[in-house]
Amino acid sequence: MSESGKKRVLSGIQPSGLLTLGNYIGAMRNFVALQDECECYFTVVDLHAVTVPQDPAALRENTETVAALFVAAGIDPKKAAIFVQSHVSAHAELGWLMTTLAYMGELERMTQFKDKAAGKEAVGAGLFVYPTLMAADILLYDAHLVPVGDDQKQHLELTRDLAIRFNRRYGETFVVPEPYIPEVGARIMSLDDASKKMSKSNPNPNSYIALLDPPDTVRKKIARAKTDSGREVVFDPQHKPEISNLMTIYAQCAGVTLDEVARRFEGKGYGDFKKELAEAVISVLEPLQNTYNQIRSSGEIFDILRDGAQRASSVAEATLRRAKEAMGFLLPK
Ligand code: ATP
Ligand code: LTN
Repeated sequence: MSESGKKRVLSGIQPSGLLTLGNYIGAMRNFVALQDECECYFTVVDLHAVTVPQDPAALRENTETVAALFVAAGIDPKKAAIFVQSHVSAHAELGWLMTTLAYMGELERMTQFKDKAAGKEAVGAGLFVYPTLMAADILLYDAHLVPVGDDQKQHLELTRDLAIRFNRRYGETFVVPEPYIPEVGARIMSLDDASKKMSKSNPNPNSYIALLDPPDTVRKKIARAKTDSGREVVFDPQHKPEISNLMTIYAQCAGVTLDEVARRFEGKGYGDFKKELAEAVISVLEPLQNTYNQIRSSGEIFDILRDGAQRASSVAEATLRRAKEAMGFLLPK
């Protein structure tokens, strides 16, 4: 437990492109929901982003954009620490220690690695050990809860295994964290193919809604979104995956249950539903974009990140020291 007696929370988002509605519904929304009752740390994980090649100028820009989007989405920097992962060097250092603890076999089983490495001739070693850095991110803050989308379940399981292994081998050092995954919206699917998750690294921009898409782009993307045969708006992920995905997005943006969505659109066709869906999405994105523009033009993000890194460092450095001491490193006196 933190000094404040509150549970600790940590989560991270990669600055590897434009954040999508999937990132918002699956993860960021829960960051905001947890900030009052928990002591929260939210980080832009740039060290993770470079596990695949990044253009330097784009990485810098995306890092600032993601940090500003955290604030625009409703994270209050006075409550939660918002920071850039590479500003707190303990992440890279504990990441290495975690790499020495992990087994090749368990890393080989990670489906995100298999997906990202599939078909590539040269695969960076960083991509392979990526989950050990993620474990370090979490364990450094003694996080009890980690709000993430469904795709991160396996990485969280590995983090728990590594924490338990470390504690057994070197004595009680780390808190074993729990995933915090939303019941609805943990896996928003692609607009052009409901068998794939909506992803900011998809080369087809019509497959996702970016948080910074202007209203007309949102309308166009939703109008083009793939739908199943038939015309009824019913939730049936197995037989009607495309419309079920759009219904999930509607439910999350309008703040209603899936049953309510089905009731609202009973007897109406896909066309009417899509029009209202676009407006529901825009009603979430518009205020977020207004705040985002204010933050970017004020330049305040750099102060927020400096303060966030200071708060994060003081917790992270203490945990790192504890871990190094437990492992037998000679600490400087
Ligand atoms: P990429 O899609 O580029 O591989 P990503 O969006 O999965 O990256 P991050 O940006 O680091 O990777 O993800 C941040 C958070 O957003 C994670 O908690 C992840 O689970 C969540 N998330 C990402 N995509 C979705 C989605 N389609 N539905 C729900 N949650 C998602
Ligand atoms: N692996 C995550 C991003 C990530 C993360 C974290 C999430 C890196 N470190 C710590 C939660 C906690 C992803 O690919 N979405």
